[in-house]
Amino acid sequence: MLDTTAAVVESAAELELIDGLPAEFRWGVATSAYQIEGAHDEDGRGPSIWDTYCRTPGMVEGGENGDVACDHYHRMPADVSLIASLGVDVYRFSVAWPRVQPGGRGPANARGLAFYDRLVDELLESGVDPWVTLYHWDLPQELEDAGGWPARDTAYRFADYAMIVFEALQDRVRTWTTLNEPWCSAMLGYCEGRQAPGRQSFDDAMDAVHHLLLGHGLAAQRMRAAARKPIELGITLNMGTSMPATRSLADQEAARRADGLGARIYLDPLLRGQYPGDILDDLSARGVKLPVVDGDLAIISEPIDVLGVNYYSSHLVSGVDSAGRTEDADGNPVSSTVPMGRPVTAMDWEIVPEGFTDLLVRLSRDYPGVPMVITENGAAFDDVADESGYVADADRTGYLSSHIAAVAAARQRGADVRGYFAWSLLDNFEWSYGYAKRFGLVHVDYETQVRTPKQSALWYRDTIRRVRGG
Ligand code: IFM
Repeated sequence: MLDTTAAVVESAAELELIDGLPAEFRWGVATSAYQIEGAHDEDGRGPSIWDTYCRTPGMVEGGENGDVACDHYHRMPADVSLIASLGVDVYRFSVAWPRVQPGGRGPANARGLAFYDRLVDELLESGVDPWVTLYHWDLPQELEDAGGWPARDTAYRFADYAMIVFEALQDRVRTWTTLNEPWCSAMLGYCEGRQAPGRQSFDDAMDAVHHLLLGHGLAAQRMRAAARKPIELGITLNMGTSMPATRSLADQEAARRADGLGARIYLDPLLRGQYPGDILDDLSARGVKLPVVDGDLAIISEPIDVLGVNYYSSHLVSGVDSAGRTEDADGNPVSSTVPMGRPVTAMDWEIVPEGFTDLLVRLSRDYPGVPMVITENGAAFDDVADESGYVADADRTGYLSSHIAAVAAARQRGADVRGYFAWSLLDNFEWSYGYAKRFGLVHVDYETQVRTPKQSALWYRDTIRRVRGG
């Protein structure tokens, strides 16, 4: 690899913070199955809600899909070598439920499971620890047809699936994440329709919230009981800091609601064994009741060993929308986000590293005793590759530097953060944006599938090496 360290200048303050991270801090890169694997109909894989969604006209930019994606399914050994060349300790990947149980229930599809068996072996042989995420949004389509996450049965099906994977890999995998970003599954998938399965029902989304959490708890309890050696078990939530746009009561209330439905509706049941009272009141004011059955909260609050935090941006929230209304046509209070005037990424997400520090400090204050790992952080930019495929992505490198420094600053303020994963290893299928948005540390030429580490990958590698004192 080229050595471009000298070409990148972090601010002195960032450098000092990053270099203060301890040698045992864990460094990784992350991906998810549907975004990179391809091989959508090989070795017995069944269709997922994303296969269906992508084939629904108008849902994904350019009508693109994950049929081939980064072809990782066929290029896995070379991709593992690439991961190892970055000097990371750990690789976070997700298992595709429809490869393991094509219809979402019943016996394991041995050929699908074998892929992850080989991946884990390959990682371990390369000196990289595997970190498994069991669910990163690719619900088997048959389960959606039976009701999807709004149906209680899906939680039980998820726990059965989790146990198949756990039994197959627990001898070699120590760290397990049940769900990635349940907010996206529930709100984008069932309320806003911006992700699979594309439903638009607030009530369905709230049912999905509870059943996702129940699925997490059922799986966590069973995995814990079946563990033959110590495991590290957790869930990953995507969160930001929601700040009121002004000191007006309407804006403060909007920020409270945004934080409540974005973060506390997951954090409180998981870590305190109860849903937040103010959010239950808000829901009941709109005639919505979470489908909680006696005993569910004890299951959901099964203790976890690590809270995964995915951070991309923070928001100023207003209780007034662009039309000047405080209530929508149904009489529900509105919330809107107000630009802070910060530079944005290619996703139009404002770059707010201090919101990251604030989030981590607040989490450690409000939910003490749970170690955190940053399971995703990164940025899409409009990369320009030269003829060799190399991208001099100073913008992404700057984003990573400022955000890793923000994590280090949070640690100095007492937040128990033990590791950081850059999102993502590769440019990949960015859901409803198709392949238009590139988050990778490594450039992928989708015509040839050639991978070329970007400047940010080399900076990341050199930073890890330096922090470790190597
Ligand atoms: O690509 C996604 C990932 O699948 C989940 N977290 C956010 C990333 C960027 O949008």
